[in-house]
Amino acid sequence: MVVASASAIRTKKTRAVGVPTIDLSLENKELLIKQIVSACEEYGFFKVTNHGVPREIISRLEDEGVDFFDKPVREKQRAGPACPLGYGSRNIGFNGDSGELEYLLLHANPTSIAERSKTISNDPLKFSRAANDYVHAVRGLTCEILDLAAEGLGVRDRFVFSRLIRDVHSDSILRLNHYPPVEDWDPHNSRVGFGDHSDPQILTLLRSNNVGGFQIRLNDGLWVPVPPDPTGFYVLVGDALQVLTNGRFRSVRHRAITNSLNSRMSMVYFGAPPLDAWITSLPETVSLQRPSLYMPFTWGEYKKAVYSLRLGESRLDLFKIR
Ligand code: GA4
Repeated sequence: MVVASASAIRTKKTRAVGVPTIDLSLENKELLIKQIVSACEEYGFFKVTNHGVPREIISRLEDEGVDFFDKPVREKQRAGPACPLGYGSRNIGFNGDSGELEYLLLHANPTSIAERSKTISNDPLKFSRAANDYVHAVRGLTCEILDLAAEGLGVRDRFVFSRLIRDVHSDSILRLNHYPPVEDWDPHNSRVGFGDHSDPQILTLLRSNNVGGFQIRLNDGLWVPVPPDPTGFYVLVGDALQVLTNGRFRSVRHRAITNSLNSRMSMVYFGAPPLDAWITSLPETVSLQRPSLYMPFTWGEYKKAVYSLRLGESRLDLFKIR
């Protein structure tokens, strides 16, 4: 199914429901694990509070992002085009998707960040320190959540997910998105900032400033506006984790819509496996009653499929065992 990137979204079909919120400082580990597993199963999405990522690390990267997006277009273009990494504006991917945003996409390893920083900032060392410190901290948080999830699933190897992300060859990405305010904004017909899609990777950690626009889609198709919270992180299950758990966890479809008054900036970490890692349902999630739903594939193969399709496409369908 191709979901064309419409230039406007009807905002009628939305529903205000509470966002599942998990306090990571909870001492009752069993309860914490239960909450994580049920949020991953039910929504593929939750917010974490008391996550332990220092505020200073978050604001240093946020300041760098604000400085970068404040620059004249010509200067920003030195960090582009996004092919697929680098600075991009409006165009998303290679197949005609677009949105009302500009962004920076970086490979989340220290060498790539250092290399890219030269085109991003006049003080590349300061930028790469801010980005590397952020990646280091959010990767730690991502792995902590994945280890708890693995424990909750009763998987024998508790580090089976986090090992893929901690691998030196991990294909993880850091993304800074800037959604400028839209002048002729219509509350009943908002513009697409970033269209409906699921993230292909294992787990996504999203943090934004205090401006709304982020929405998730429930299983019944209704869109839920997620109130912004700059102190928390939003956790999104990606397609790869859906496959690894044989569909027990579901990757969440989400989108960003624009608003009239304020700039929204989000900083998104996508925890991914190395390109040659096999993505296949863990034995503990497969049984006679529930055989494997997907054919095994490498992350590299999946990425190729991802980039050959439109943003909104359900690319996991290509790997379903019928
Ligand atoms: C969605 C999740 C990440 O932002 C991303 C995106 C990527 C891109 O912007 O280059 C993709 C999109 C994302 C999925 C489908 C393809 C690839 C744009 C697009 C149309 C960096 C990713 O890994 O996949």
